[in-house]
Amino acid sequence: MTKELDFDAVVIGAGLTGLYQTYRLREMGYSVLGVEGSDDIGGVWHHNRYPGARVDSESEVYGYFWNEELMQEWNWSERFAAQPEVLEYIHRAADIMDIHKDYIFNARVKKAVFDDENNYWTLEFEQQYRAPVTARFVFSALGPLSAPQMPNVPGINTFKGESFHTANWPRDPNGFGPAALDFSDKRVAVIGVGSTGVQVIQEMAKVAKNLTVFLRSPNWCTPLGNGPMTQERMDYIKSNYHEFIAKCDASIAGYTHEFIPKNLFDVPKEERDAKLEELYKGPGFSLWLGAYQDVLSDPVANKYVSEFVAQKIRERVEDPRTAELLIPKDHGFGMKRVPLETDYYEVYNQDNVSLVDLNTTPITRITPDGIQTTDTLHEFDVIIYATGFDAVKGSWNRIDIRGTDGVALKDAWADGVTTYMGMQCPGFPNFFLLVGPQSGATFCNIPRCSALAVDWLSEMMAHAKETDIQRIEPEPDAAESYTLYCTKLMGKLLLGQTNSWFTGINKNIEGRDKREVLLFVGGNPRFREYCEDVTRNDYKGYVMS
Ligand code: NA7
Repeated sequence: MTKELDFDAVVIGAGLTGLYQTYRLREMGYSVLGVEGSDDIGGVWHHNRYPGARVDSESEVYGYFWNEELMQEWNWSERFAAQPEVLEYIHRAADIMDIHKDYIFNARVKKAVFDDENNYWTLEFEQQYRAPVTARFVFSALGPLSAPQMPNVPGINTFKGESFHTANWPRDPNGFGPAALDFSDKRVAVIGVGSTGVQVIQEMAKVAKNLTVFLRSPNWCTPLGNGPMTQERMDYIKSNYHEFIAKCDASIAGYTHEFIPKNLFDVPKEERDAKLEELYKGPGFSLWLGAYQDVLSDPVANKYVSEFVAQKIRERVEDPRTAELLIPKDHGFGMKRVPLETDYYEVYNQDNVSLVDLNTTPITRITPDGIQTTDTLHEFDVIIYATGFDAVKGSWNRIDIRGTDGVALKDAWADGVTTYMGMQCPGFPNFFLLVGPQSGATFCNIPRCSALAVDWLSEMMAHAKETDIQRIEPEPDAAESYTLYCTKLMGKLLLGQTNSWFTGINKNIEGRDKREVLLFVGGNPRFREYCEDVTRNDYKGYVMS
């Protein structure tokens, strides 16, 4: 590699994916610098410290499967680990990789420019005291859900109480979790009922004096099935990790749940209802990712399951009007990310909790005293914005990334994203995306599928090292054809027909009102096959020089 460059490679991001990519490159003998905008490692788990934050993946299938030492050493305390424990796990993994030394922190990349003649990137930082860094290759592990998005309502900065976006929650300065805040005498508002909103609402309902939930679009939520992890279960997991790995590798979304290879209406009513009941009570995404194979593609089967879940909501919420407000009408079960919950619906039966239907009375502004809707000023001490992210491409759009001819990635994506394997975009040589748009990890248990991308890219980098390749870029035709493949796969599922972050819609961002294909929904095994096929065929679709 050229001596004049500062590094062979830069990895942007110190979340689970970025840390692993940095480690792999270093172990392969590349000189690599990790850069992280924040002050420490952990990515989303470092930032999302709101009360109630936890994984919706079974603890044992979240994390690094590649590190046998870690898998054997680590004991999870809950079936679905809470945020502080996940962050502690990442820190332990980082120690095993001895990775801190490879990173600089408080180094938020502002601009990345490609030198087309000499094939390298220059990265500039927001922190002006930081000198630009040059590297042949850039690996951007920015996170698909790492650019917090506030709502587009006027007056947000005028509120005189405390307010937090869930992804920027105050931290415990001495620990892995949230700061110890006392809400017992506080009137608290939560805006947003996605998977984050559901988690934070459940917790705030326990501790706040009053909680008001501002609801625009309800979601289909199902029970998480959490509980303590027994030592017996942990021992079983440790001695059967190969089985868990095989199951995750074979499943669509990197979990141990598998779709039932039968259509819903091919099963007698009694049997199918009993099965739905069992799956509803089952852990994690049992009902979403483990029901009959046609539930996410056949509208009639989907309607049947939606009605089943609607009935559960009616049974659990005492006030019929509130129950109806909490039942989605604009999309069927599983067409958006299913939030997992623990006594979430019962929260609405508590005296200290109320619900504001924003479809009847929208928010007009935030005032110094609270939230003004079309009919009332709701007064609060605390406002929690669980309003989500500029998802999937937002983290990339927030950096000025310039490829060949000075074209900005954001502009290249303006009329729709085109990628090759979700890993590279035409016109941006030597710039790799990890868990970006159309990546195999977008509709997947992220650590599972992002490790696949890291491993594959690392193999490619080993090949590049052996053959002294200085420039890697995708052929435009290959990218076009891969993007068409993603579109075709999305077309088979009902989730492509709804407005959500899955389809690139964000009502808080101007111009984000057209559906896009941002996810690869073909599943983990199919993505792996695609990768293997490209390798077998001498990295077809890539131009390497
Ligand atoms: P989501 O799933 O994008 O949810 C955001 C929520 O905030 C959703 O209910 C939105 O309603 C609501 N929202 C956003 N803006 C507004 C305004 N202006 N007014 C009222 N309500 C609003 O984000 P999450 O953080 O919950 O989850 C993201 C992913 O992170 C999740 O899927 C996991 O994979 C981890 P809307 O639906 O737009 O009507």
